Amino acid sequence: MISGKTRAAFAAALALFAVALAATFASCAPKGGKAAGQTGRKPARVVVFIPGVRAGNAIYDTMATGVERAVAEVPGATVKVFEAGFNQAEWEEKLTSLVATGEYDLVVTSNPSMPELCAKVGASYPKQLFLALDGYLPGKAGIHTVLYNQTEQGYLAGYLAGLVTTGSLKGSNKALKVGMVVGQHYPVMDKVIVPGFEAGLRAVDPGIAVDLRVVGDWFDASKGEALAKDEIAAGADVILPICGGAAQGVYKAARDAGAYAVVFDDNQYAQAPGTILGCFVLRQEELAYTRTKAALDGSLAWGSAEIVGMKEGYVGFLDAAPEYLSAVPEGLRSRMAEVSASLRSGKLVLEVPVSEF
Ligand code: RBF
Repeated sequence: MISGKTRAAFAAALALFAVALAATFASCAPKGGKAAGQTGRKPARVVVFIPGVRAGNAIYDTMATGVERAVAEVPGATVKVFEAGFNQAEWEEKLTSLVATGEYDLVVTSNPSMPELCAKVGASYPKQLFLALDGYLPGKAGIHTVLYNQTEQGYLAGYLAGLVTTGSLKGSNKALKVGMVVGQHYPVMDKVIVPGFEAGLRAVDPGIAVDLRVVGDWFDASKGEALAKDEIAAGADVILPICGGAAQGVYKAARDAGAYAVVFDDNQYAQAPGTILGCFVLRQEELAYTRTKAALDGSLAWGSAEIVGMKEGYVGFLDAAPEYLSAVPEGLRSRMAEVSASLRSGKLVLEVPVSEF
């Protein structure tokens, strides 16, 4: 006969075995091309770590909004938003201090430099969970990252810029030149976004050149304006700003000169109607919402990294906006619709070269 004690011990061992088995399956199961990860952790106290400031930076503002929405739907869950500011040299110390309080189960953050920083800080705090959007780092326990397919986003922006610079819109000149004004160089910019943009341009005309200038921060609108003016003086008639708040200066320079802008990340048409011809967006609020919700209900696969693009609905082109319909002629719009459809259907496949960064 098995005694009550033995039975209890046996049941406990069986339960442990079941948990171990479930964990093994969770960590081995390939999920639609995602790297393996470990589910089952259920954080409740969330902090949003903004590496910069929320205002004027759609990519951070929408992240915070998405996390806030998710937390509001889960009884008992809490959220605090922490702005780390623009001094990147201070981010590690600020993240460490935040984690060291032990007050947060989960840190949610965003930008391609953050996964490494989370791994560094996480090494000293192995129980800490991190969700880093707009970044990619597989195989780190406690860290889940999701990268956008910005080859696709860049390609679409480049295709529209290419159609405009080679076309006959009022503000387009004869030079086959477009501009970029970026906050800083970083691997995703140099290996994904710029090559994607160039590939889109060259699909229209291989002779189009890109004049790329660097602000050196993510907020200086007067520097953004000065750089855009220089590019326009050098022959650029369409500019893609990827420089946070400094983009306001780029829009101003383009509007004053009768040139154009194509835009990344968010719906910015209202900032400069007629000047901003196309917005190529990331569904960052939705991604922050769905992944935070998954984290809170215990289904996020920690230790795994994903890439999401047009097919998954996280990279998009706002081609139904009235500003787009009125500023871009039908002939150009139908060519854009063809390219968008090929990306969405998988006829045109543009990958992210993750092995290069
Ligand atoms: N994008 C912003 O809009 N605002 C920022 O303050 C900002 N800071 C960044 C800091 C670093 C270190 C890196 C690598 C990227 C930053 N980005 C910022 C760019 C952002 O992650 C993304 O690549 C672009 O918004 C294009 O989608």
